[in-house]
This record gives sequence, C-alpha cells and structure tokens, in this order.
Amino acid sequence: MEIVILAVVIAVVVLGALGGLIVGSRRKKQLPPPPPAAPDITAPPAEPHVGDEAETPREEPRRTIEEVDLPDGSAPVAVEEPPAEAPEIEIPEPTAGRLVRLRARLSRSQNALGQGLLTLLSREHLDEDTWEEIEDTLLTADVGVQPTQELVERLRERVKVLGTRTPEELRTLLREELLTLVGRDMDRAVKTEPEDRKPGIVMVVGVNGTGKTTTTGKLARVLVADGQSVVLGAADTFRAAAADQLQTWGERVGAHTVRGPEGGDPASVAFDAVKEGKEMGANVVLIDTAGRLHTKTGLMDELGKVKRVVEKHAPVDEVLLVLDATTGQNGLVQARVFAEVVDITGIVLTKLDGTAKGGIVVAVQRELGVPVKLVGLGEGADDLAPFEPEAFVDALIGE
Ligand SMILES: Nc1nc2c(ncn2[C@@H]2O[C@H](COP(=O)(O)OP(=O)(O)O)[C@@H](O)[C@H]2O)c(=O)[nH]1
Ligand SMILES: [Mg+2]
Repeated sequence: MEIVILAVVIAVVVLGALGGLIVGSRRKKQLPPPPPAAPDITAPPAEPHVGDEAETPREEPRRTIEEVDLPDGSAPVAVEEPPAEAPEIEIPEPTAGRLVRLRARLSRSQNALGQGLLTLLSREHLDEDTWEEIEDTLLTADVGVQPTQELVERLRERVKVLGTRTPEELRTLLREELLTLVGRDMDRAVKTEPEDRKPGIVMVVGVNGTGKTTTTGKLARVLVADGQSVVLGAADTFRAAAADQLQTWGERVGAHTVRGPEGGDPASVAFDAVKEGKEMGANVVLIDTAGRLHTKTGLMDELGKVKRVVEKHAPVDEVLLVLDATTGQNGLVQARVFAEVVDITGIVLTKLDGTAKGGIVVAVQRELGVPVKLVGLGEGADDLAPFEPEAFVDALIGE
C-alpha cells in the first residue's frame, strides 16, 4: 500500500516536472525557426504552429500604422487626429467699426425713418399736415411720444430760420437733431474690466426669445477678439438645450462654459461660473439667464437671487437687458419690469436688422435712463456691434 502511494507520488512529481519543462520550453520559444536561406519577403508569413505564442512579446513601444513606410517608398504621413473635446477655434472679426460695416442691415429703418423724414422736410410747403406726417413717421418708428414732440419742435424752429432748404442743409439739420435725441455723450462701454479685481462680471437678462443666449455668445466673441479670456455661465437651467446652445457658442471661440443639472438652481450655476472664472484667472464671466415672464414675482425672485448670490464673490459690473427691437411697445413694458428687479446698466437691442422701428433706441433709453450699448444686426456670429450714435444716425439718413 505504501509502495503504491510512493509510486503514485513519484509519478506525479516526474510528470509535473516534464510538464513544467514543456511549458517552459514553450515560453522560451519566442520566434519561429529562421527560414532556410534568402527569405522571400513577399511570401506570406509562416503559419503559426500549435504551441506558438499567440503574439510575440514586444520590447519596443507599439508603433502606429502611420509611422510605417508605405510600400511605394513614400515618406511617412503624420495624420493628426483632432482631440474630440477641442473643435477648431474661430478667430472673430475685429469689433471696431462693425456698425459701419453692418449699416446696410438698418435699411428698413433707413427707408421708413431717415429717408421718410428727409422727403417730408424737403416739401415745398411745410404746412401743418406735413408736420403731422413727420410726427407720425417718428411715432411709427417707435421713437416715442415725448421724444417725437421734442424733435418736431426743434425742427420747426430751425427750419423757420433756415430760409432756403437745400437737401444738404436739411440732412445736416436732421442729423444733428437725431444725434441729440439718441445722445452723444452717454458712456456706452460694456464694463468688463473692473480696475481692482478679476474677473469682470456681466449678467445678461431679458424675456425668452429676445436673443439673450445669442447675444452672450456674440459678446464672448467680441471679448475674445479683444484679447480677453471668457468664462460662460449657463444660468438658464430650465432647458438643457439652452446650456448646449451657450456651450456651442463658447466652444467656437475657446471659452469655457459652466453649467448645472437641468432644472437646477440658476443662482448656484452663476456662483460656480464666477468661482471657476476666478480660479482660471479669466478676465470676464458672462452669465446667461432665463427670462420667463409669466409670473413677475417668480422672475423677481429668481433674477434677484442670481444677482445676490453672484455678489457674494464681487459686485456685478454690468447687467445687460436684451430687448427685441421688433416688439415695439411691448419691449418697453418688459424693460420696466426688469428694471424693477435688477439695476440695468446697459441695453442690447437685437433684431434691428429686421425692423423699420429703429426709433426704439431713443424710446428705450428714455424709458430706463440707461444707454443702448450693443445692437444685434443679424443671426451671424459677428452681427453684434457696439452702438455708436453717429454711425447709427448716418445709417438712418443714408449717405
Ligand atoms: N435677425 C436677428 N435674429 C436674432 C438676433 N439676435 C438673436 N436672434 C435670433 O433670435 C432667436 C432667439 O435667440 P436666443 O438667443 O435663443 O434668445 P433667448 O431665448 O433670449 O436666449 C434666435 O433664432 C436668434 O438667432 C439679431 O440681432 N437679429
Ligand atoms: Mg436663451
């Protein structure tokens, strides 16, 4: 019995050792046996044999296919794969003189307002009916009642002492009076660079559909074109699409977008955006907000809270109210509501390209006592222009 067990143990040990040798020899066999003489390199590789390693262990780093010389001997081609997260960055157009470049977009206001007034003023007899027509023209272009009366009064006075009325004289006169109405001396710079700290903080507010997100995106481009680094805060958390839309704008110019969960707290997204802007050493943080106007109280609470929470970091430098120029009087009502909620520091008038009501510039400034700082003149990425009264009035009355 003991002998049998011993014999079995010996047998197992011997077999194990043999097995180990076999395995060991398999491991050591790394290369197939060298081919006889003058190997034919065009021949297909030798078939693997049973017991061959599935893959020859590599000492050298794996080479990509691009580094291998092509059969026809052409040089290796370096194919750069763009990283998925970094799309090509666009270089926005410079901002100086944009309004002049985009003046043709104001053609509807030019025809209705500028040319309309010049034609009326050129009439041989400036009777009461004509003055009434002039007044109507201004009102139709949304200049507003008070500013219209002021302008008509000034024009009547000046035309009286003019005697002859050459087209050139009338143009000069109208230009001067419209400029006075639009306001030459207001500070229209968008405050993005406070002297004592970084980043500057800008909030963009307004009713949905007026062009807030588009304007925020375009403004980011303006700032980037001017050499500033920008962080975007997607504080419109009601639809994920809104944050996507903003992020897309940001990616095009290399601006980082801070966003939160859909339906999340807008104030905390805004807070985080400023926090990240600080950490990144950004020059400016632009905060896009939601603008539901169903319940004034809800809006009040929400916007007010966003501003208060952001101001735990630093004061907000600029609150831009975005108004759709095509909505006329409705826009003025919106302006009033928003002004009650937050201190508006600047107005952005969008969609001036699609309207004959360029006079809204005058009316809304009067309404809020705040300057129009930017105007939207199209859906294109660079269709946002700093508002320049002279270029604007020149565009209205034509060359
Ligand atoms: N024609 C024209 N369309 C504009 C302008 N600004 C914005 N829009 C369009 O208005 C629509 C609403 O804009 P969006 O930024 O989403 O508005 P939001 O809801 O206030 O964020 C979009 O189709 C924009 O392309 C502008 O200056 N001119
Ligand atoms: Mg939006």
